[in-house]
Amino acid sequence: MTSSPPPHLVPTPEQLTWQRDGFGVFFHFGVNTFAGKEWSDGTLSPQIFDPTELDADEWVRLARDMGAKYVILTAKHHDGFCLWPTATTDYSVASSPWKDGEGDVVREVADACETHGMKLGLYLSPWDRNAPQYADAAAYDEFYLAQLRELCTNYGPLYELWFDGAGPAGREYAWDRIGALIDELQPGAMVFNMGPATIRWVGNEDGLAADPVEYVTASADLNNYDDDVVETAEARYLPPECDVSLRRGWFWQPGQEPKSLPHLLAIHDRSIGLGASLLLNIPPDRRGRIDPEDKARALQFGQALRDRFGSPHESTLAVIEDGIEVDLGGARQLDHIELSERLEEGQRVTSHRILDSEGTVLAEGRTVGVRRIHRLDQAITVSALRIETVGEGAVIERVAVHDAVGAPVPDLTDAYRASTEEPGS
Ligand code: FUL
Repeated sequence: MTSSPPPHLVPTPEQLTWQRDGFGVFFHFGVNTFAGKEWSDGTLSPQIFDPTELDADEWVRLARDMGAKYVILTAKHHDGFCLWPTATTDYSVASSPWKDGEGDVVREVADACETHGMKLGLYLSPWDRNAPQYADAAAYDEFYLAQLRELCTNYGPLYELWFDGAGPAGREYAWDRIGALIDELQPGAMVFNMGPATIRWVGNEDGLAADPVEYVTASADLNNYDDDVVETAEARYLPPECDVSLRRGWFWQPGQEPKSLPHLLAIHDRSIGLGASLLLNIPPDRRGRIDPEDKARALQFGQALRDRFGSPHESTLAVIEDGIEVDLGGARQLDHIELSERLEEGQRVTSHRILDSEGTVLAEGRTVGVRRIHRLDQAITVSALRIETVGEGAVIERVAVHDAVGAPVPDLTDAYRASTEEPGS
């Protein structure tokens, strides 16, 4: 008896939109910001939370100006401190001196997103080191669902819910009820990595995917600090998100620096350029503003992306056996070639090659997905290309070329690899 190959799993329209958006900005902000910590254990006083010039509009504007389409705010990190005035606990902005306890950071970010046409995502850590009921799973599940309900009800449409896998290994949360609540209140939201996930973590905090980037998988790594992996009986369509911080840490701390521009460009090429999404963390400082050095580097990054990819030259495609002929409409100088495959029927390309009309291979790789960007070692001038693909039913639906002469060159340095040691509290 021959077994038939597994069916191609297809993305939902929401997943496809999320994949096409491709670029988000993370904001880690909370009591840790004021204590110079990456993790804290839930005992820091809310009194230390006192940003003097909080300007969420600046944060979101910066994300927009860099070309990002969405932002994710740490509404609650592992310490349990809530950036909105929740009814579930006193450990929140309502107990802080900021705006005399009348402030709501989630609201300010949501309003800024609305003003600037950006999509809003929220991070709500399942691990909570302040909640007294955490040790009692049933009581904590109610508490956590109540928090999620507040966030899913009061801040408009949510684009992504970020469920961080860090915390006690093996701890299970009420994923079925969490999933039902999201289906009821925010059915369009992407769900990061846990429970009813629709997207997955790439598996490191360096922002780096690797070829092949496969959208269909039966397993996802859970966190950076141990070997916990989520295994599902059935494979799922779960495109990866590559999270990385502009600085060494996730929270702003004095004395850290933003990554170099070549490093950020290399991260771009190894995430967005391989068909994954990029979530770049830019942590607000103790004023509640973006550190001027971070802001300058982020804007430089956005400008460098525009210099490289801001004026794509589209081409005309003709289907041939095992691939396509690409007509550039006349001789063009180019040094980047960007491909997209049709994903409505699932990810199909398993390998591909790009050739010039003499048959010289210019670039090759495995998956293509939502976008695949090849950077050539040097610029060439051609009027046609041929793309050969392997993969049943594979269709390349877009080929754009770019001429980035003079733009900064990406360079992947090992200097800032994220630590896999648990941060001290
Ligand atoms: C990790 C957390 O432990 C870090 O503090 C940070 O939030 C990162 C994005 O995810 O699992």
